[in-house]
Amino acid sequence: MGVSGPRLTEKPSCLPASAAVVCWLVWLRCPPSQSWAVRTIALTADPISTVDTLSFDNRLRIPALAESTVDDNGVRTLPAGCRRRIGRVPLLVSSTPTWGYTDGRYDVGYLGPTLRAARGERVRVVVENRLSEITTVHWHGMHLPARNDGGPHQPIAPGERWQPEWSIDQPAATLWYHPHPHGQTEAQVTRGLAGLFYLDDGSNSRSAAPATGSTTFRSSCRTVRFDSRGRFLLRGRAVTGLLGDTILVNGTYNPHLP
Ligand SMILES: [Cu+2]
Repeated sequence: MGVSGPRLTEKPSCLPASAAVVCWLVWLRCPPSQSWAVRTIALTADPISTVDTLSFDNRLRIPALAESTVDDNGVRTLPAGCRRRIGRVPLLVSSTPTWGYTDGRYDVGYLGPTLRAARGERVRVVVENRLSEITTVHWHGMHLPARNDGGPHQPIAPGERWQPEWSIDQPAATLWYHPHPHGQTEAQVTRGLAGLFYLDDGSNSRSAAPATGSTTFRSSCRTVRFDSRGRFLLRGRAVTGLLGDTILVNGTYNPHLP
């Protein structure tokens, strides 16, 4: 299936969601003699374009907001269990084995619910690793102490629980959370471990929460590649991470707005 998209000319950043952190790590390892230009050429050597190839047949999936509770001390608790999909999620062909985060209610087995908190709040996220391998959960773009960052230095073993807690002290933003285990970040994100994390402050309104029926939609875009059986290819063809040939928006191929 030859799907393509706009020529990607960005330097390694967060744009290819499944490659974001991987891009950054590779960047740090690049020898000083290798220029920005060389790496940019490598990233765009095989451009993709969706122009005139899609019919927008599928209704865009919108991830639900995670349910949260606020205790007597004002701490907002958000769940973000990560699990391997027992069944299979239809993405492009018949089915694709996937991983996802769940709050116990939103459990589609791919990506995860949207977490939401406000500036000034103290939050605790309950992360349960129900995978069969080590993972971490990193809060991309969040201002927080290193002990809560969820980088490779904070592995969560299978069956273990990790409960970072911190105070939100930054402007309103759309962030995302994803695994960051050493050597497995790209593969775990590709399988589906990623979700949005909204931060509110006085400049935006929770009542304007993007949802079906409004004019704004929670969405994240990524490129992936499938093998002939519909399974994700877990390693990329770009030097900076996975650059796929199929674009998914919230896990929806060929999407239209609800
Ligand atoms: Cu990140």
